[in-house]
Amino acid sequence: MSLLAQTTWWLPPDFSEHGWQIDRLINWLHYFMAVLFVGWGVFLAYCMTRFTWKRVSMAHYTPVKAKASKVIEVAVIIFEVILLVVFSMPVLAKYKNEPPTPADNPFEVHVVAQQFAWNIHYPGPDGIFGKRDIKFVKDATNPIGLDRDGDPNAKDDIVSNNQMPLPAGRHIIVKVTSKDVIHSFNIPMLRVKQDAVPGIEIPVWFKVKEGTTSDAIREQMARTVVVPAAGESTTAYELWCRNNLTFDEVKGADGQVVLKKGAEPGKDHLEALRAAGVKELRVGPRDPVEIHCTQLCGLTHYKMRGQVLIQSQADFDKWYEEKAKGTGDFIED
Ligand SMILES: [Cu+2]
Repeated sequence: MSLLAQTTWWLPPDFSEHGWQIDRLINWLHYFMAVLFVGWGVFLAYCMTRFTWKRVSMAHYTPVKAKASKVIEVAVIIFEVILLVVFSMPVLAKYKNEPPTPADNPFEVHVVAQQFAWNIHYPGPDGIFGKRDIKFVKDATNPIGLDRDGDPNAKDDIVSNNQMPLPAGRHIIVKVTSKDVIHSFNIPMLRVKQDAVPGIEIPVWFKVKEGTTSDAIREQMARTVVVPAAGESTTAYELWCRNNLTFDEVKGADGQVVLKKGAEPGKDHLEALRAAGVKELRVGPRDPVEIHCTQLCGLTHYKMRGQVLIQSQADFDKWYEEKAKGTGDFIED
């Protein structure tokens, strides 16, 4: 299936190595449910016309003895067992019982969910997670209660708010927990979903497909936006440009840059774009890979979103070192 088809009405595109197995199960379930839906619909229509009060005035109280219905029921059970045993259980077992080994060189990160944000905890360059304790929690400065003063391992730890940079091409282990209520850590594009439960740390692991970075995904999801002429409605232009970044640099007649590469085009750029004779812009989503909370966890649950930034190992290392230097600083949302 092409990416376009996936992004328009079917599942979001999948950039994980294991995701195709989940998609296969979801697809089979949908085909199967479609058959059942049509079958039951036809049966219902048949009953409504065949057993009207005019044609059948009395109800029968003896069970129906029809061979066809028995055969169909058994077939449905067999198919459901196949879905469960052949497609579902092996995937679940593999991803619950076979974590990446040290030889796979996994990258581990902790996620502490709260109403209504994702706190991402990195161990820092020493690779050891500092201790967390509820007594150190301060919402504004220390949302996960990291023991910065008491535990030397915590000194270089990095805590990020809703931003989750990850190195591409590595096995990733995420240990998920929650500070308050039950949340659900979901990255649809990486087919990752795990409940975040207070008091327990639940691991989940995945690997982003080889060669996939957020930049590459943005490029794949690019679309062309028409620049409206003067007097035309700008609604569509504004909608499509919101939270999108442009791939091209636009220069005016005097050689001045009117729209930077990687900037979000907006209403303010319109006049300059028109003057530069630009009819169309290629844009892609600013944060194509998002974290969603998929457990209704309170009033502003809908706002509980994070951004996964998949970077090359080199870019990630640069970010990591930079952030580790500023111990105690949090990345702004
Ligand atoms: Cu939530």
